[in-house]
Amino acid sequence: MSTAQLDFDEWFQSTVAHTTAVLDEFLPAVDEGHQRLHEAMRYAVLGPGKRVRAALVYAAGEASLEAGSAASAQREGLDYAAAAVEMIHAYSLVHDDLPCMDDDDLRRGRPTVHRRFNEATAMLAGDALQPLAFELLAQMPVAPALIVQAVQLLARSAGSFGMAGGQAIDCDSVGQVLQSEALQQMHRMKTGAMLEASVLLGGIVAGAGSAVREGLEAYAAAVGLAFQVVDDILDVTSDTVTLGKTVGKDAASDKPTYVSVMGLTGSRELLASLREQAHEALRPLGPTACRLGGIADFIVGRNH
Ligand code: GRG
Repeated sequence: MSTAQLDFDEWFQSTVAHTTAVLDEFLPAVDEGHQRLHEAMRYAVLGPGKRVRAALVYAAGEASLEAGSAASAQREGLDYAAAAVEMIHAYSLVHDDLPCMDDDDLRRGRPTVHRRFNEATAMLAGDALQPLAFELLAQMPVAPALIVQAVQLLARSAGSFGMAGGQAIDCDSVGQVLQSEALQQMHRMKTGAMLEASVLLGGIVAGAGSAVREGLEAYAAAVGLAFQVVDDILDVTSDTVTLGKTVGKDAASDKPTYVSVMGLTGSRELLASLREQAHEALRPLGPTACRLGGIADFIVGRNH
């Protein structure tokens, strides 16, 4: 189906539905292998997430494909990459919610995985989702050199120089006063790295040239940070039912946030400037980047 004529909301909804179907297909069935483990993996991934990372993969792919090209192998490759980033993301949420980290009971409006199953199963579900993500990248029907680039990017972004490293800094930051540069560095790693990887993976799989990659990198850096600024604002302005997770956790656990460091007004000003930077970065890419522009607005305007 061509989605070119859809307005942004329709496109986003159809992308979410498509992503969920792809994830459903790529996840192991409950009746093969270890039943409880597979059930927990499916529960973690198929819960009602926003699928922003998958949407970034598809939108960056769209912006990178030659205009009008059918490129069916690349389009199929985007399914694998989108599923891979959502699986890494789901694993990170499962582990983040564990008693040894944030100790949370609610995620995506439902009991967290360790609450619904048990702690060992939650650990193992996260552990199993990680390699599955890389197995999917290895199966992409694109040139082997692009697969290698994609694997390297995802590994780096999820590892100790990216998400896991950012989480380690976050764990250490309880009760600390962080300067805004240190806070930014932590968030670039913890939250930004995986959002940036989603954008860049879309570009890699769709064969983006260096000029397009440059635009995607600048866009990704801006939205990666914007996402976290919104998260910090929502933690103090929203409620648990709307967010589907416990609000006020950061203040309760004495963690530094954009709001605690620069206040609500300062955080909103930063957000407006990041949104502008994201759109600016897309300008040279032309109309095929319109979905990326829509996602930047969605991220800035989201209420959950
Ligand atoms: C355990 C290695 C490891 C890392 C955890 C992702 C993460 C790092 C922690 C989650 C804590 C948190 C709430 C971070 C703020 C930004 C964020 C990642 C929010 C959740 O992402 P959404 O809103 O979630 O895209 P959905 O449920 O919509 O997919």
